[in-house]
Amino acid sequence: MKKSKCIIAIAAAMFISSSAAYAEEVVHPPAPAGLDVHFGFPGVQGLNELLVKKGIITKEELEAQAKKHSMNISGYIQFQGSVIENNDVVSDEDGFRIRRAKLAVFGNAYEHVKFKLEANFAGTPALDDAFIEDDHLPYFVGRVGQFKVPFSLEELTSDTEILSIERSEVVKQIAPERDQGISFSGDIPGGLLSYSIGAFNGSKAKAATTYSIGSYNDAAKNATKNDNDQLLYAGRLVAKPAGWIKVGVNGLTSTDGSGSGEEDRTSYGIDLQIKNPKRGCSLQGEYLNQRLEKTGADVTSEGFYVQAGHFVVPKHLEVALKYEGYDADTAHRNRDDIRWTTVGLNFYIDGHDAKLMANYIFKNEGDDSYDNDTFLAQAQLRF
Ligand SMILES: [Ca+2]
Ligand SMILES: [Ca+2]
Ligand SMILES: [Ca+2]
Repeated sequence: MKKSKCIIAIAAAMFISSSAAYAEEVVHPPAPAGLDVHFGFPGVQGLNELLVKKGIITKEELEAQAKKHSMNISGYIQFQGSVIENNDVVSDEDGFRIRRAKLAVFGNAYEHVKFKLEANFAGTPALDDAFIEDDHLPYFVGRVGQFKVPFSLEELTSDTEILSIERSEVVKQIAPERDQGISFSGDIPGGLLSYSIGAFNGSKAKAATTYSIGSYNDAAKNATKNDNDQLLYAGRLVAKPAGWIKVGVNGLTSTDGSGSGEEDRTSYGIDLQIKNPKRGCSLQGEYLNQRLEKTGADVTSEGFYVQAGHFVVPKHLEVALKYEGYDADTAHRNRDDIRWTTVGLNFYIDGHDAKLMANYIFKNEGDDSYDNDTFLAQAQLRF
């Protein structure tokens, strides 16, 4: 082989890398553990395959390179349309919106050092994930940066792969979503158990909109500093007694705010997931509870969801059903006590990479009810 050809091939391999490891199966390169991106740049994969096919480089050479250096680009666009029964709430307007428009760069900087940088351009562009991960020890993977706090199954499931168009209300209110900090995670040998523990800045809830208690979801994301001298500690444990069943428990504790506004927050949750890919059935449920101790009053919030999916046309058409509840303050029965039922249809053109979803959500309130049933439709493309 000519020297110049060889240099070009190696340079190309270094740039593209990890897709090569999977050139044989026509799937996309794997993201680092726990990432919600699933594939790289197809054009690059095509080039890799061509280089190997032409005998310029071997598959082994590409694989070795991929482990040391790789950079993949991926992203997705979610476009929504909504119709709400009645506009009794000011923010609920019918129409279109870009729900998410994300671009992510991820890969290996060194053999055991991974990275991910992700931004969401929908609305006000903002940083989502930005982290560095070291997986020298597969049972003790360290991660620093901004990423999702290990709490809540539905929260940790990529929004490109959840059964309903939107996550459950209880998850949107109680789960911290992204925060800045440090975590350790891994599989306990045997694969029966996996864990994740972490310490993060933590922050008080964002101001309440619909509910009497504000939302903790993303409350600490992109903060330039901690809100006080206290950290949020979280942990999650998942047991997989069989391939088709997963049971998870998670908890967190944080002291948010300072002075007279200081609040002690304690949350926990349990979840169950059962999947039968052969029959195209899935069943999932989760319960979350949050206790807030503050001057004047203590508040308990809780909620749950149960959902089932069934493919009526294998691989392409799935019927989805979800029943959920959320109570922002268990001491009072009011509009905050919700019971929602979602009926959905998911049409998968190419798995989660290209799909259309439609949800009708029947929204009931415990007291002071109002007309707010919602029809949502979403088109999604991952690339
Ligand atoms: Ca804090
Ligand atoms: Ca209540
Ligand atoms: Ca209603």
